[in-house]
Amino acid sequence: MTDLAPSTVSRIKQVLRGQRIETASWAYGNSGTRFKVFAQPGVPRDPFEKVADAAQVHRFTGVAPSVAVHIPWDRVDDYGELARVAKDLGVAVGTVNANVFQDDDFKLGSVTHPDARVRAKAVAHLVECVDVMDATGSRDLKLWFSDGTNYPGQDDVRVRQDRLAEGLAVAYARLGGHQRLLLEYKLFEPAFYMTDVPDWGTAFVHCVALGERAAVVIDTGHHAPGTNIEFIVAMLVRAGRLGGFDFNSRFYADDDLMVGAADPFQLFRIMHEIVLAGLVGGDVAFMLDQCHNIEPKIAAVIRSVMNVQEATAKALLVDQAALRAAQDGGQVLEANAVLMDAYNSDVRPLLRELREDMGLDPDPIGAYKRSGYFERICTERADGAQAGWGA
Ligand code: LRH
Ligand code: MN
Repeated sequence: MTDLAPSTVSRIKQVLRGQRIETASWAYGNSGTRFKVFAQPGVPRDPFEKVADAAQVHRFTGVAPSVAVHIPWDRVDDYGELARVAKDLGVAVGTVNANVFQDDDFKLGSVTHPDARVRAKAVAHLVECVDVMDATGSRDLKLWFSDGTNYPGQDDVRVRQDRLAEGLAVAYARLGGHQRLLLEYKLFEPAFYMTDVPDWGTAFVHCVALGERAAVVIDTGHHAPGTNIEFIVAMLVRAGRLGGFDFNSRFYADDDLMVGAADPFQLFRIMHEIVLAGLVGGDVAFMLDQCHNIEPKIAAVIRSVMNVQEATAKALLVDQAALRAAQDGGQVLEANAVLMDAYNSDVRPLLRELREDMGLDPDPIGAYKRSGYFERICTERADGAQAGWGA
């Protein structure tokens, strides 16, 4: 970055220092596919050990100070104690994810189920998650619904939307003044004909109907192949309804691979829209939602945080004035070149410098490996049931 003005380097470092990436408790547990869940040594056995692993990611990256939890996967007797233990370890309990996709009663839907008793059960769980937020001090309730149908005619599309709106309204009304409801959409799976919240438009319509503290979550693995996700980012930013991201990457479907691994250029284009809107350190929740089915989990989460940092640093390198001038001048190639120059820049030296400035080892994964933490947890956690999705 020798050719960058020192003021530019310090501006970029300042923004990167303020970046916050939330990791996912379930990424530290066992996960897999319908074919196999491969257990790994050292996997946490309870939410306290998951939080401890999340603290390692923050220890070595400096930008992952919170961990999202999933209920009931992270159910404990005292959520206040979980938050206190997390705090002592240097992280906070972040977004609370509801789970209305694993109970037998929810086969035909949860808040959209034809049976009012089942709908009430689902809504009660959403409200329970707000109770958890009150205990942990969390701001965001994140809702993803697996609700949908597998065959045309199985149920009425508009009637299900009415049921969904009703259930969401109860959860929204339960929120405290500083709390938000984040609605996540997904094109398909586990439903294979129609999903009740399949796209950003449907999520947006419901959020607008709910109120100011409802916003949309973009899971980067939840779109049809070829979807221009940064366009959706721009539209939701413009409407003031971009609540957050579930970052991961995919080659085919909801693969939940490390963010930036499958398509680093897409991640750059997404972060370019975020930088353009000045939202790197803003109210947007940058979360990881990944599954490390075959690779060492904590190291994979550290790598993922670094991938987001690299994409953000490249987006911060974009010469905004030159870009605007070329765009306004209709200079197609020049405008594209401004963006590609930034994308093709090696930002790793700058990020190493930033980590040293932050008193961190410039090589987070190397430092983690040298810490002996992995070997220690493999010994400490040799017995007992390993945490997982319980699917
Ligand atoms: C659904 C999803 C959702 C979570 C789950 C772990 O595919 O992305 O965000 O609740 O994964
Ligand atoms: Mn997700």
